[in-house]
Amino acid sequence: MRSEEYIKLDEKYGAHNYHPLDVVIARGEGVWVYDVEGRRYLDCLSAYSALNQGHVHPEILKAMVEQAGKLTLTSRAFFNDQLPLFYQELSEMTGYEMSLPMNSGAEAVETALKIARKWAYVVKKVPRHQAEIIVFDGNFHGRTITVISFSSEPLYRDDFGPFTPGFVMAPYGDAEAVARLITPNTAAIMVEPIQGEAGVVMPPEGFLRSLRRIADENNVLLIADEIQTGLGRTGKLFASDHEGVRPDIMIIGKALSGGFYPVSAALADQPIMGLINPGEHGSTFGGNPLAAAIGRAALRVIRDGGLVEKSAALGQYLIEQLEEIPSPHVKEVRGRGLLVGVELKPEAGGARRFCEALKLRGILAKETHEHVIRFAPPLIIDRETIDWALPAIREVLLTKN
Ligand code: IF1
Repeated sequence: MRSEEYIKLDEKYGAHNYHPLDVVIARGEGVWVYDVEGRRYLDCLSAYSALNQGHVHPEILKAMVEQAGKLTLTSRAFFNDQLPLFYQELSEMTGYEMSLPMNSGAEAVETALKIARKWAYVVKKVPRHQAEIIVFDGNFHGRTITVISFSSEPLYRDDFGPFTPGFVMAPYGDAEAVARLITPNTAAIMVEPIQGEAGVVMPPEGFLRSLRRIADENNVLLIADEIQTGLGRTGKLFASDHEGVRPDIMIIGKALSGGFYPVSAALADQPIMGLINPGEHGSTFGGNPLAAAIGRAALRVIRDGGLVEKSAALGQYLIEQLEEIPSPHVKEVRGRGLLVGVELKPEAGGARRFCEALKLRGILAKETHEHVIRFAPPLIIDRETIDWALPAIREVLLTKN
C-alpha cells in the first residue's frame, strides 16, 4: 500500500486524537526513519525524547528479544530475575535509593503524586485529604483526569471534568510566587526543569535552586518530572543537575526503554519510598521482567554510549548554528543539550508549515504550541548529520513568505 492508503485507513478506523504530518513511517534505524515509499528522514522529534538511543538500538533490541523468548510477565505476586537488577542499576546510575516501576509517564506522575500525598498525611501530619500540590502554568504531565485537572491548557482539560482537587497553580519561573502559595497543607511542588510541551520554555537561572530552598524551608517535597528532560536529553543525566538540585522524587520514562516498550518509574530515597506498603499501589505490567530487561539495556546504552556528553556537545553546536541563521521569522532559539526550540514570530504564520517544508527536505520536526519548532534528535546523532541537516533548515527558515 501507498502512504495515502494507510492515511485513509487511519482516518476511517482510528480516533482523531492526533493530527500527524502526512508521512507513513515503515522503518527506523538510528537517527533515520523511512516511509512506505522508501524516502529517508532525519528524526528530529525522537518520539518526544523516548528515542534518545535512536531507533531500534541493536543492544536494546537484543535484550528485548532474548528476554521475550524467556519470560515476559509474572505479575508482581512473584519475584522475577530481571527487576531486582533493574532496581539496582537504576539506583547506581541515578543516586536514588529506591524506585517504583510503572508503564506510561502519566502513571509514574500519578505514582509520585500519591507518594507525596501519603508523605504529607503520615510524616508532615497534614489533615487527611487536604494535601495541596503546587504545579505550574504551562505544565504537561500526561493525559489522565487527575493530571489534566491541573493543566493550564483548555484543549487538554475543558471537556473532561469534573476535576481532581488539591492542586495550586503558580507562574512558571517565579519562585517568590511559589513561596507565597505555600500553606501548612502544602505537600509538594511538582516542576518540569524545562517545559517541553509548552515550547521548550526555560525558567530563569536559579529557579530550581530557589524551589529547593523554599521546599526545604517549608517541609515540602520537591518533585521533578523529567520524563522528557531526563536521561541525557539536556546534556546532563537530569536537567535538575544543571542547577545542582536533587529533587525528593524524580519521575522518569520515555528513554528509560529507548522507545521499545512503555517503562517509567518514580525514584526516591527510602524515607519517602518506604512509606508505600504492600497492596497500596501497583499495576499489572509495572516492573515486569521484559520491561526490566529493556530498561537495563536502555540505561547501559546511555551510560556506555556517552550519550549525556554527546547531548551537551552537539546540543551546543546545534543551538549556535541555529542562532546564526538570519531568519526574518525567528523570534528566539532556546534549549539545552539536544532539547531545542525555535520560536517563530506570530507573523510567520505558525510553525506547522515550516515543519511541512522541512519534511519535504527529509527532516521530521514537530511544532509545539503553534509557534515553536522543536528539534530533539536522538542523542546518538553526530556532527556530520547535523551539518547535513543545517542547509535545509537554513533554506526553510530563510524562505521569505
Ligand atoms: C501526547 C506532549 C511532549 C511529558 C512529561 C509526562 C508525560 C509526558 C514532561 C506523560 C508525555 C508526550 C505525550 C504525547 C506527546 C508528548 C508531549 F506534547 F504531549 F506534551 F513530549 F511534550 N511528563 N509527553 O512530556 O507521559 O503518559 O505520555 O508516557 O500525549 O500527545 P506518557
